[in-house]
Amino acid sequence: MISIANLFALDSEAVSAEPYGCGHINATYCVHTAHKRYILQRINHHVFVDVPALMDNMARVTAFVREQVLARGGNPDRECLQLVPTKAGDSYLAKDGEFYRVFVFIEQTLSLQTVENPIHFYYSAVAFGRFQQLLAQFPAETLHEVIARFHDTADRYRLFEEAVAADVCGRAASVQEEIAFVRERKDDTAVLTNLLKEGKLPLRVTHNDTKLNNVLLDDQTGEPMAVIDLDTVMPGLSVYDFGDSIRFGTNPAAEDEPDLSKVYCDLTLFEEYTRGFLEACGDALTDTEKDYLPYGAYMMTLECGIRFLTDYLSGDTYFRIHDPEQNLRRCHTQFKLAADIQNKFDELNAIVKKYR
Ligand code: ADP
Ligand code: GN1
Ligand code: MG
Repeated sequence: MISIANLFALDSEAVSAEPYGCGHINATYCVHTAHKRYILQRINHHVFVDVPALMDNMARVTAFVREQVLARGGNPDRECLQLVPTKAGDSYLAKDGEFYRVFVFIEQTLSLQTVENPIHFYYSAVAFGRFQQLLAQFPAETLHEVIARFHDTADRYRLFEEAVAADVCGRAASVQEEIAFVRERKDDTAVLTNLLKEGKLPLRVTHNDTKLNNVLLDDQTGEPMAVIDLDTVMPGLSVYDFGDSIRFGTNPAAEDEPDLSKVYCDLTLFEEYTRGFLEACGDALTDTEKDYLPYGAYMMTLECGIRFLTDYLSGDTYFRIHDPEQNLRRCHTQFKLAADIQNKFDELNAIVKKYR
């Protein structure tokens, strides 16, 4: 990785590179030179099959966000992800069938795996809401759809049934309860995409992977700095971005927590996120979008659980795992959380009503 890093236009020679972060998709390394740190990533080209298209999105979105931050008097070095070109001047490196890119390391920031202090969650909501605002004038139709039907939950359901039928690992018999949980909710999976088709929810430029660890917070004040992990920035629904944050951040337990009694949607955290998100992008959202925020949280959680279960049935080919049962544990937490969100719809709607 050190020799790969040295093919990029760093400030000086790279001297070390070690694995970094907790992403499930790309392989991330922290690279040191004598004076600076960088993030080096090997892009997962099984997930992102068209890397040139992905990097074209990334280069244009980061340049656009940078201009917007400058225009608003912000500090682009802390508030924007910044690509470092290769020595040949390209935004990424293709070498021996793999693809790499480098970012400037944004120092003095936190990337949290769970909410340690509710204010951090509020600030992450402000970051993602602000991100929507910064990209409001970006020509959405010029973005490549890097993963087709990424949050089309009905399509995820179809892929799930295919994986159950194929049962390539012989695991289906042992997950009958989980399969039944999904099947009971089949009709729900088309609700949001139908609203889009009917023109009741607008298509927007969205981040599509608004996990808490995809925003960097100032390590002193907790205030939002950069939104990162821009691989999945594509046209999408605002309720997906809201929902995915709720899925990841309101659950006090880890995504693969084995003790399901620790997994639930914390209402205080839901309120903090709703407050931040509506403050940051409230006026830009339609009434129907606001109505469906809790449903978006339910759907992103159900969808994520379906994806983990599908991957478990398919032999763990998509999400990085550290042990053979990890995708199943991840599925269990998501189903527990999805059911909890469903049970709490009245309370969640009341919170949205308070801040809308
Ligand atoms: P993945 O798609 O695999 O989740 P990310 O792009 O989210 O990869 O990067 C993984 C982790 O690396 C992040 O959660 C964050 O902790 C860290 N990271 C990524 N980019 C930067 C950056 N520019 N500065 C500091 N930390 C970063
Ligand atoms: C993946 O890249 P990362 O780890 O931030 C996944 C998301 C899932 C998430 C579940 C491109 O996100 O869609 O919600 O894992 N990213 C992709 O933790 O599939
Ligand atoms: Mg990430």
